[in-house]
Amino acid sequence: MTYYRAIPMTDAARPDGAQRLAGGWCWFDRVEVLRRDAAPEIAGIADIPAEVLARLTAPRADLAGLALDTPRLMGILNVTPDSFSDGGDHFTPEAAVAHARAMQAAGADILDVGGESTRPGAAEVPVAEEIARTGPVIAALRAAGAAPVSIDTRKAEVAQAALAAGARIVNDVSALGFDPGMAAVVAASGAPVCLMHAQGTPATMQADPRYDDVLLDVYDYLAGRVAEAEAAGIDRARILIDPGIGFGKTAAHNLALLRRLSLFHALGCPILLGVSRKRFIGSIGGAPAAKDRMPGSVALALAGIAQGAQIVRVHDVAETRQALQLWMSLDSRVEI
Ligand code: HH2
Repeated sequence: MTYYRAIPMTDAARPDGAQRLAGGWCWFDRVEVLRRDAAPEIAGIADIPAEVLARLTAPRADLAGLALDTPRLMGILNVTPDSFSDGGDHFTPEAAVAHARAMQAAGADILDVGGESTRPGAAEVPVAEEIARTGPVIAALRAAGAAPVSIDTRKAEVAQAALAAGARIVNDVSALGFDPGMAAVVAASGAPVCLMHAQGTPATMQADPRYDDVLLDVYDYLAGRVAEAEAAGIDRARILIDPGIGFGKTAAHNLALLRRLSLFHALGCPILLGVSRKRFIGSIGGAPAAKDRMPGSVALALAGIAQGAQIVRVHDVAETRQALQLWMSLDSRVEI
């Protein structure tokens, strides 16, 4: 199989014939052609098969009313006692709602509410407990007219309860693979869904992750999950994809995915990227404590956006928003 990775550019000098990547802020006039059994090659637009070019260039559908021709920030709201970087910080409904509103004021476009930590080694939370943590917070945010909410869960019943309470997006780190009922809930709801790659389960995933070629293995996995979701009645236009940074991956695996993140645009779906405060930022950036990893997280969020990722999932909304404002102000399309 041959894979085509648009080489994303944001330079003001855009040659004739360059194409806009996914209708967004990057352009490309060359692709990196990747194969499992051969060295990468660089090729021009004319060498891209028509159906691949169509997927690389097509503007992505709006997400819960948000246009995706500009980068979007998803603020993380963990209503858990044990999340890896902010466990216990927003565990009461009042604290959670207050933090969500603060993130929105700081520039979050989407609020991602989760009631179960998926950090390495985390134990499963019973369904009733996960619903009790997330449902009231989502209902309160809806009543307050907050930004669109996504529910970060692997479980159909939790997703169902969250959608009933007002969530508009389902974020499933198991890509519909954990709960056999999840695909039907998403299909029937009409809500967009994020399919994320993970190797193994949170309990064991960091034990000894291995890949033949992490970039192409994750791409093939997501292609397969997108096809299965479509077969279950979920339109491709409402599927987001996520390479799952840190989920069954070493630092080297994470970096390989980030360096060539734009490959995933060939799936024709918006890319969601979650790097915020993850362990490899600490190991590379010299920040053992998760709460000290904001600068590295912001750097990688911008690197992902420079590869055309439409949504970045972040803890530090204000800092990421400021960095993004400045980065975007250099885009020749932006009037100041
Ligand atoms: N990462 C985490 C949780 N959910 N969802 C998507 N789509 N992508 C991610 O990278 C992702 C995710 C882990 O981060 P966090 O929520 O901060 O921690 P915890 O799982 O410990 O609650």
